Amino acid sequence: MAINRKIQTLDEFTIQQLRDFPKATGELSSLLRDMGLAAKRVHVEVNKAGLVDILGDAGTTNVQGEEVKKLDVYANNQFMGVLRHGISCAGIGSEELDDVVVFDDEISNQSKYVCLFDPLDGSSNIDVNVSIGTIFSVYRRVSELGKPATREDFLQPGTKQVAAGYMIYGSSTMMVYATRRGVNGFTLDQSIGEFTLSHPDIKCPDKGKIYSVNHGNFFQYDEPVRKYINVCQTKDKTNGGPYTQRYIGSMVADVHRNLIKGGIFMYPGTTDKPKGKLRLMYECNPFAYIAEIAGGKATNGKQRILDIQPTDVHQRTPMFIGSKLMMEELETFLNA
Ligand code: P6P
Repeated sequence: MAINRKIQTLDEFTIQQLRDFPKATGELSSLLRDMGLAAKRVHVEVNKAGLVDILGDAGTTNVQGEEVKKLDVYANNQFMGVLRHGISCAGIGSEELDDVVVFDDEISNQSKYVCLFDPLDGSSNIDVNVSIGTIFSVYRRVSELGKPATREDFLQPGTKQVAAGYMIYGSSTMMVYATRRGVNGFTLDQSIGEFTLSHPDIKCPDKGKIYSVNHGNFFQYDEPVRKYINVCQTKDKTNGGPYTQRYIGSMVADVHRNLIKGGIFMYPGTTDKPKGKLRLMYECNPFAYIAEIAGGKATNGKQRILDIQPTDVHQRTPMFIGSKLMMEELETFLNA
């Protein structure tokens, strides 16, 4: 009997990757599957969010008498839970938590990896039904296995990531992740409750026609950034201008669209916020890693995002990310 092997689930894909690397311990594959499981649980709750009148607001108790948590707290607990009870992760850093959490139990202390994540980015968009997402980053520990993870494990430059990915809870729910071997996208097939490989080997087009930036901050941007934005708006046969402006205000949705279609996303520093708004460790580093593996680029305006040596889990950075040729066009202004 022919077995339908055409559509691979996330589990099948990660196990296949393991078969291709017999020396691998399977810990990273297991961690990625754990992230997929938590994402499926978050997907269910996010898709009920529109029923808040029935389910109740955060801090209340719902019709079943259960305490209703804010969705980003719920999401944080789901990702932290699967990682804590898995075999691959020694500790986590989260946008939702003031400090890193070292799991410090016998199994976790033997685990090779630590994970940083933004459990539900853009959650303010939930009540208007705009796509939101989870963003995560995986590092191999630098501290001694068998002992609890240390702060140094979490404060590594983005170049040290072994995997990075995001989930987008939108018209469909997707999980996209990158390792050195490539970027692959999985769409949740609700009929079987599995993420299935829908976007194999994602490459970011070298060029696109989309630019994404918050124009409300335009007069707070540095002059080179303003000049580049003007170029995006100007008819020019050499660069295909004018470009189309698309900005959802949900980083995962904006960057995902530009990764697939080609484009550039910018969250520059402003006079009010010179470091910008976005977080280095669990928003910018993961996307920068994914973008580079897919053929794109990501900088803070002065240096490669992945080269930044972090000093704090929650530090912010200006962010420019997207298609290679568009980023190089931007850099001619930033480096002028
Ligand atoms: P602004 C969502 O709050 C978020 O952190 C990102 O997902 C998004 O790209 C950015 O903020 C939008 O910020 O200042 O343009 O509303």
